[in-house]
Amino acid sequence: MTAKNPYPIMTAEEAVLNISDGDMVAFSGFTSAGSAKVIPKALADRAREHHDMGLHYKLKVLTGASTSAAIDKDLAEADAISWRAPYQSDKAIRNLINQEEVEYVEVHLSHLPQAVSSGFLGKVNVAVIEASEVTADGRVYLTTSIGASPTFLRCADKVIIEVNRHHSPRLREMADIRIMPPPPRRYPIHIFEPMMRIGWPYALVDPEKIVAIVETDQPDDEMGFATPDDISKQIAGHVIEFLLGEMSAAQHPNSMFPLQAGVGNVANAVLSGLGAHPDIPPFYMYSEVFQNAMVELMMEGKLLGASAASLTVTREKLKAITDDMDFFAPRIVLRPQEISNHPGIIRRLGVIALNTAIEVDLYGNANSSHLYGTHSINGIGGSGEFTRNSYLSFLMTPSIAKEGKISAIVPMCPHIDNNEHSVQIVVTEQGLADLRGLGPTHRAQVLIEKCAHPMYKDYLRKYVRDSGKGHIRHDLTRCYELHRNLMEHGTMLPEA
Ligand code: 0RQ
Repeated sequence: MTAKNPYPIMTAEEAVLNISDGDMVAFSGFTSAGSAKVIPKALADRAREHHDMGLHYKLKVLTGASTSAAIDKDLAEADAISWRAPYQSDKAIRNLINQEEVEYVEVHLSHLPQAVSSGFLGKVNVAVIEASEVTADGRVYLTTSIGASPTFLRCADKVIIEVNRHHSPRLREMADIRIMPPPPRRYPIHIFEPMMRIGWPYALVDPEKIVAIVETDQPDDEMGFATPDDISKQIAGHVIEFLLGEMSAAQHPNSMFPLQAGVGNVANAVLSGLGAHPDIPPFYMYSEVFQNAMVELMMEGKLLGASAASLTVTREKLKAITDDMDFFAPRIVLRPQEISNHPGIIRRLGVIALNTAIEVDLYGNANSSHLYGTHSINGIGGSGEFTRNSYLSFLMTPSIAKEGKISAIVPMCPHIDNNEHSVQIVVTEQGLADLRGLGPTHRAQVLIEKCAHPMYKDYLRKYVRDSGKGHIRHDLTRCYELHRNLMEHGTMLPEA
């Protein structure tokens, strides 16, 4: 920001006086990358003050995806959230969601900006956006994520900008921001290769809407990445072997198609494994988060370039990136989530999607979001749009959880995020089931033999054998027997 800027600079405590009970507040950030830092904390204090005086103070909270602890932990613990969309991954708010204290609306992440600009979710009263600079004519340079911030800036009645001096101003070199016109006058999006740019390095805001600038100097939350465990490495091994087989069968001519990988242990292990394998050629990623394993792959020349909505990396890796922007800036494009996760582009580029489930049923329907069908873990996030529209869609999961008390291969999932029509390949540490071209009974056979843990195979084989004939074999009196056992006896196979 320059001295000529006309905006009122104030403290976070002063700025939050612009936010009233019942307001919908849209925060920047996609994961904790680029999330607002000081306003959420000041809001939590304001909510507590109101509550101490017996006054109501709760907000509707929008973000790009999951977000920082300042929002989904501190604000949630201050009992300041009544409604939340589109995704979360924090224990504090998850508990409130599962107690029905917070109304939680899961939205495919690429759908969110249009849902907001069309008013489907209601009026956005205030946007709180982290930026490295805002100019007098309303150009907003975002930091480590783009997410839905350009839309929030456009749609909100009032805007508070957190100008964060911690971030390198050169991050803007990665930003490629464009907001699509509304339907029915949408034009084709000119991204024909993962790294193509179609926009500008800044988002726009009407300067009249800026009610406060708050200056900060804080890093993003530290991200935790576990070292890949043996199970993740085995899953990664199956994926790599399969991709090599596809390439030698000339299904993927000359090079790998661009990859997408969900966040977490398994996805990180797959990326590291792909990077380390001498027979996997250098590749691009068209994904939603740029994560830790990708930094080294890029430095080694294995990852040629990546498109994402955020830089979701540890502080150490972020420093490695910003210390060498001449190398990284041309190789990373940060986009609005409407574009990073766009179904049409995923389809056009032939993305290979690698996501994680908690359980998969015998026919390939997958549950990634609700334990027992009732309790939210995180949400569908971006996994739906990538799984549905990719060239090859993998869903990965350990075959058992809780030392074998739970099987990840079950007769019927009590909640389904990605259905049998989208899921093509299921992978556990036991093996890989390629379901393409298989009818339901054949799918069940392959899933049991390749993916189920040995301790559950007999049960599952018997379930299929004893179920009545039909296009899809099920016994509606027993399809949730494993889940019922788990709830009643603490294990899916009490007799074992
Ligand atoms: O329990 O926490 O007590 O140890 O569930 O399981 O195996 O550690 O799972 O952390 O890899 O996450 C699907 C949740 C996997 C995640 C999911 C228990 C298990 C453990 C967690 P503990 P793991 P991971 C981009 C991508 C959807 C959204 C998405 C996810 C806990 O990948 O949220 O893809 N995906 N986003 O023991 C009961 C079962 C279980 C079970 C595991 N069948 N029943 N408990 N557990 N299986 C993100 C963005 O959008 C930005």
